[in-house]
Amino acid sequence: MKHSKYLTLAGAVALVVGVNACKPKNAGNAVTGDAASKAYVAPGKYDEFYNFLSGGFSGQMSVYGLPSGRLLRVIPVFSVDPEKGYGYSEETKPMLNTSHGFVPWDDLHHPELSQTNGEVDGRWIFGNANNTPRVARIDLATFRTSEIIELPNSGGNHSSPFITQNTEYVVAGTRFSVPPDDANGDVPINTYKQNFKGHISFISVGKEDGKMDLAFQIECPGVNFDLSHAGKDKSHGWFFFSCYNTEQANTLLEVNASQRDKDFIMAVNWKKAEEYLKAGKGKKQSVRYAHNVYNEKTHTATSEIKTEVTVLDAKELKDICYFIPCPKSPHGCDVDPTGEYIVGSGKLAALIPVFSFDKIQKAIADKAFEGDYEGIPVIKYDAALYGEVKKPGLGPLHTEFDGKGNAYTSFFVSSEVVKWNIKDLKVVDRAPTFYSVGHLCVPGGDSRKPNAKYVIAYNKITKDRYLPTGPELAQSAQLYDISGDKMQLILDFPTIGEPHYAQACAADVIKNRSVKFFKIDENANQYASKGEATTKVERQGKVVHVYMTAIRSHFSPDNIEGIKVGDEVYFHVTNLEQDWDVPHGFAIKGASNAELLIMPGETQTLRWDVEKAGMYPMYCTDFCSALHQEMQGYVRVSPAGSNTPLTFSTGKTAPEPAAAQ
Ligand code: RUQ
Ligand code: CUA
Repeated sequence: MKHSKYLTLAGAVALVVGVNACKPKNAGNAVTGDAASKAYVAPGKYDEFYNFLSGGFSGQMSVYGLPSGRLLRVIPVFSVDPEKGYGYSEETKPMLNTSHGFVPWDDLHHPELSQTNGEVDGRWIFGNANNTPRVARIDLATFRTSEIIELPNSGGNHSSPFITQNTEYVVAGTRFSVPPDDANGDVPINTYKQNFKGHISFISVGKEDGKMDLAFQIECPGVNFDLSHAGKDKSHGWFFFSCYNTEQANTLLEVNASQRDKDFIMAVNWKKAEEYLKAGKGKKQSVRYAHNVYNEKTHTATSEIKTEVTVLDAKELKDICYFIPCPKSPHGCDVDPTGEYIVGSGKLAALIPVFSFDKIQKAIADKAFEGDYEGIPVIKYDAALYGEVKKPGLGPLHTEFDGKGNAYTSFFVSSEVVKWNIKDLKVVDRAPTFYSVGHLCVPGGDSRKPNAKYVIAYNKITKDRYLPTGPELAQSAQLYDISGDKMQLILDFPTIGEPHYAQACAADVIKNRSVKFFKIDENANQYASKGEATTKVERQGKVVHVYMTAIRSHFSPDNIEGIKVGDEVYFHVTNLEQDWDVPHGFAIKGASNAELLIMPGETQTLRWDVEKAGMYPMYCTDFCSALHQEMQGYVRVSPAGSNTPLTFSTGKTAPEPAAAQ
């Protein structure tokens, strides 16, 4: 349980520092003065920023406008979404294929916008599947998931999907260490220390098309990798991962993984790893993982099972990975816009350690190690440390930056955002959150060029903030204006699922590239009908293909007879519209999946397994015109052995015979 776990932590931290975590006072009066006008975006006006929120256990990503907090869209990623037919249409089903078969749900924690030269470029956004390890790429021209790659040798893909400053790689660290996929996993759980390994994955991203490929993995000791971030600018070429459970416990981690005073930040020299890869130092391992790609020309996804990955061994290749001690079960691991400062956040710590990239480099050159951990050198804490932020709050989790020398850290236990100065490590401001903030986001806050107008807190608990809605209450986002010296709370709004990380960027970077419709001439779906004249119904044994079109406000054909019990019918519906925002929907009574929602120029397919004779209405589900309610039709189903001829028509009172079979 997300709440009780951290409440126990609260107790632990309170003991350590002798302070009690308590709910901020005056929760109801937290907003004052001109706050409302700052968040006000007049009807018909655009927001200044897009905010992409992870949906947590909803498996999706949601898009809000800022500063208004208006919900613009929910993008289906790892979970089926009947609203859009995602995961229900034949074209999108392959997106959710894995080496375990069709997996219709996951847990998405971290959205990460693509970057060029360390700046948000607005082309793609990546998301991680925490449960069945996957990384998705969403195309921000269409706001649709265009690619999903599964990760072998992983369990709980939490430390993911973090990117390098030119989106060379999307990086993913496994939360659960597990026996490698080609080893016997059928071993006693208490052989963790001998048999379990932690892999981090480097997924390359095509410069032009964004195509992902699992370039290599690094095998590391069995620990839990939690969060990560890439180096920037001077530290470009490095990656930093927080890890906990260096105790290598396999049960009751709450206690057993909190034994050591310090866990680690793992610094990874990925440029070096690339050299070893080129020099053939990787070993090929046989694995199985799915790679799913959605093609916007065929409007169809394909899924391929891949069978090999190249693995570098961190223990053997001495100079790729280094551990840096970090107090008390580090969670967040954030790099400032200059690339010099690496902030670790121990969930149980009462301070924030800030490490220096220059000092880390010097420590490596001087071999300032305190020994090794499972064959990986451990840099001396003091040799890597820039300094500590003292008494910042309780339970630091995540840090974002404003590019003006300040950092903003979320404190789960003490429910606050704390602003501190990176140079002198002094706290300069603090603001309560309502309540128990997890991640934070400053637009561009993990890039080289943050846009320091707002910080948004994503809260796990909203008790008493909104009208009761039964036993479960919404999580929330809270928007603070940070343009002045003091943070000012100006708005909060409920979110969908549980937001973990979120990212935001200027609307201009994205909005002008937005696709308005798909060109019908370029539709390469094998079942497309590009005009009503080519619509038809074809039977191949028990399989019936209906080539159908939709245009305001009718389907063609809209009368079909001769379908029989036991048939497997595929409705291939092409939306002939060539205008922005004119989708048509398609649904038929008794279908055991969902509707289709077909964008202009696109073809989507609904499978319908016919089980009972009778009359089946079908209709458009999206209110497309004044005569939307007239956009309907009938399918007549006859018993299995009947000889009702297969006929179809539009606008005729007597149907015509189907084409030769
Ligand atoms: S996490 S609330 Cu799943 Cu990124 Cu820290
Ligand atoms: Cu088409 Cu309603």
